[in-house]
Amino acid sequence: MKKARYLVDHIYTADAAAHVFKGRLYIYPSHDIESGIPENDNGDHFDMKDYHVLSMDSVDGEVTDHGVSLDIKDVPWAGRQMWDTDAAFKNGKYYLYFPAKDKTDIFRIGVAISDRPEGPFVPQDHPIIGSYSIDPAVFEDEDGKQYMYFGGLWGGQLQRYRTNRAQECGEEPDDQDSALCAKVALLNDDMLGFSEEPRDVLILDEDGKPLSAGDHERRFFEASWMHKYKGKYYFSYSTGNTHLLCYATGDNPYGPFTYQGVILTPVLGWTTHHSICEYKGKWYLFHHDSVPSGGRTWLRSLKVIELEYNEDGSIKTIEGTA
Ligand code: FUB
Repeated sequence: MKKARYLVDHIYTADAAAHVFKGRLYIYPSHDIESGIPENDNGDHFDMKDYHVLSMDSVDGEVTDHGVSLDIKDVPWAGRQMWDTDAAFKNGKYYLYFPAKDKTDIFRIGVAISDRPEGPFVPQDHPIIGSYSIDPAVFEDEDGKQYMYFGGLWGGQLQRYRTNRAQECGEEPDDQDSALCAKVALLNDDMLGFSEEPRDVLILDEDGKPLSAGDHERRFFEASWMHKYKGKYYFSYSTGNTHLLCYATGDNPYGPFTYQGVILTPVLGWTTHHSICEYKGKWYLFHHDSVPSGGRTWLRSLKVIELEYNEDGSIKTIEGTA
């Protein structure tokens, strides 16, 4: 069995978003810290305050930590908790997308800009209009259009919204009802906002029915990622409380997507989160676990392992212990 490689051990890192910029592999992780906040279902113990960017020119090679690329104290609208980030490139600029709670403790998604992939990034003075919840993932299609996927349940606050509007008392649907969906929106040409109302990323079962809210082994929880392989769109995500990374495929960036299976079985730790990236002709799964911190769920460490496909385009399941 192939073994995953831990990327760095001088800081705790999680939620890797991997991209190839200028021929080099850049990783945009969360930067986990020990802030002493007790563990709870709201995720308050994930109390991150800045981002670092990592880069490497081979998955086995030396990893460069470019230092702090964005600090919460420089984001005028942010209150606390800088969670999973992602980055994109357009017209000579690099864009860092990040969720943080605003001063009223509501998650919003912000954007910061740099001339360089490693930053430092200069934040806009307000979050993206119409943004909410967590875990932005930006996908550039072959026609140059860029889409943001986002959303996360429980501490990620997605259950507080229906049709993009906050609810008086937002809760998850009953088990037999359709599951809540991740969201997707086409980005504006300036990359600073949504050019449309976010739409549902619908995941269907083998009979063409939407997954139900009670289907905890398959329904979307958080950690959206999109990649394209042999012309098909692969939407991958975490099932949260059942700790699986799963995927569903479709024929366009909006879906609907049909559930296909498990990419990664549970890792040590509560969260599981990933990105999938092609580099130098091979595909890789970047993810994290809490092994190096002795199982402390809020102190996670990034790993990378090769991702393989079967002839029919299905992904070979990887063991979380690899
Ligand atoms: O890192 C904080 C949160 O944990 C992320 O936003 C989630 O996806 C989970 O990995």
